Amino acid sequence: MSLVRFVHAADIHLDSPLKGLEKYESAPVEKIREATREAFKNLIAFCLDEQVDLLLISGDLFDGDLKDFKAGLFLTSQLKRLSNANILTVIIRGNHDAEAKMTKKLHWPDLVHELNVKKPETITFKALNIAVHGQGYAERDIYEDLSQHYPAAIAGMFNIGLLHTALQGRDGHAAYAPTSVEKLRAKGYDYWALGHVHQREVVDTNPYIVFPGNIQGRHAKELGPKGVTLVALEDSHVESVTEHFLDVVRWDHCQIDLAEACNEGDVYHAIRKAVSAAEDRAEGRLLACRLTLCGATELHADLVSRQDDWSYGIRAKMTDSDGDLWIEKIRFKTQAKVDIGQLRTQDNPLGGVLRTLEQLQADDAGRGELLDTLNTVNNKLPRRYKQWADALNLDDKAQFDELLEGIEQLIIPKLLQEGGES
Ligand SMILES: [Mn+2]
Repeated sequence: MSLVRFVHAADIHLDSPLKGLEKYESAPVEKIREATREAFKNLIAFCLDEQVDLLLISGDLFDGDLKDFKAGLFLTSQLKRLSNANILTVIIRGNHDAEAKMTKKLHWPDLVHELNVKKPETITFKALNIAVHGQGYAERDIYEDLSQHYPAAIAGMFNIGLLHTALQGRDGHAAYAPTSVEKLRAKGYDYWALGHVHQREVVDTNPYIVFPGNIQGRHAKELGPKGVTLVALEDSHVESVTEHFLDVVRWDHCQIDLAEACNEGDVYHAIRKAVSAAEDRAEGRLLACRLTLCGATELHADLVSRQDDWSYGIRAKMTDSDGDLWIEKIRFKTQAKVDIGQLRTQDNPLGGVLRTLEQLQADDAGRGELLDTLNTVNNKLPRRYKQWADALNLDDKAQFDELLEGIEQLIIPKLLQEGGES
């Protein structure tokens, strides 16, 4: 019986910067900057510990062009450790490290193979009975189905397709190298090692079509455990496909419902409980945690009017945490404990404002006008405020609706106070 094992990784994004990190309160800047490198070291250690035969990396090793050779040297020296241990590596370039974007040429260690970017290339490993087919990105924007030119499966071998693709589209990912499960299946391969989509997804099991996700979350929108897929073959058939976590910084998001909270102590208690659960999930890693306070609560007026005081208080309370914790951001999304429907019917300024806000949700022309006004301000913002993951994007309807809702919840307590009505 022949046993072969390979690791499928993707989207390393080495040295990916967390844009605007300095703006954050008490951020562990160094640790976050180093996270993609540390996770990559974990990947190498994992391959060595598990004594796998082959490592596949399905694109986006680098986040962009290299300023100098430091990241390149780091990468090649790490991969050399695999090469020295007789472990093979096959790499394709993705949109982030497309050949045209990279001005520096890297010298790969002996057992590292980078597949062609001009046309599909097949590399066969006879001792493993494995054939790997793939093509890297020559340019960043690839809108044709690269897989259509991949060769047919080689009979009798275990065929793997390496492809950097968004398939038929995935939220938050550019629609590069589009293709479909049906088209991939038609190639007759045994495993499709995909990259590009940062959220892990086993798209299909017949054959296996897998996005392992990135190995390290890069910001507050890349949540939860991150790692690689380990595939074990027995006589050239898939025996198991398992997920292994390699991240060193864990991004998490706690929704804290304050409906039952009556005082400061209740708020801190609810937050502590949620954060402790997140710390358990992080299993000793640095936890970068976003808190969203929600629910209809008596404390709403106080929370929204004294956000800075509350933020400071929460951060100060959480410093007694046992774990390695960084509260990335605190979002105030609580609601006034009032009957908005009833307030909306009132014949007073508050009722009028609430009715206008409600109408805006459905009134495209009105929204357009408001958007124009907001955009004149938005367009004057420096570019750096628009580049980070959390940047305000007024063209995103969901974000715009959230903004309207936020305005509603912000003015209700103020106007209730002014008018003295309830
Ligand atoms: Mn990509």
